[in-house]
Amino acid sequence: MKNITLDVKGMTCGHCKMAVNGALTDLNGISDVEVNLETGKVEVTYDENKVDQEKMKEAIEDQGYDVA
Ligand code: 9UX
Repeated sequence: MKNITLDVKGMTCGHCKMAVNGALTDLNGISDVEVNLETGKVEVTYDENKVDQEKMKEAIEDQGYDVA
């Protein structure tokens, strides 16, 4: 398992938080997601053999948010 923190732009409400959380949780290989609305930091615990940062970025961007 690995842990990374993504910097997500544009999340301003609880629905945003849920959208990002859900999109990441739906990916295969993601075991934990913590979204901090105030800072935009999204901490992800994942299996590096199943998923990578690029897939996470795509899933978040599909929801309409930018990843720094
Ligand atoms: Mo509500 Mo969050 O429109 O973008 S889902 S602010």
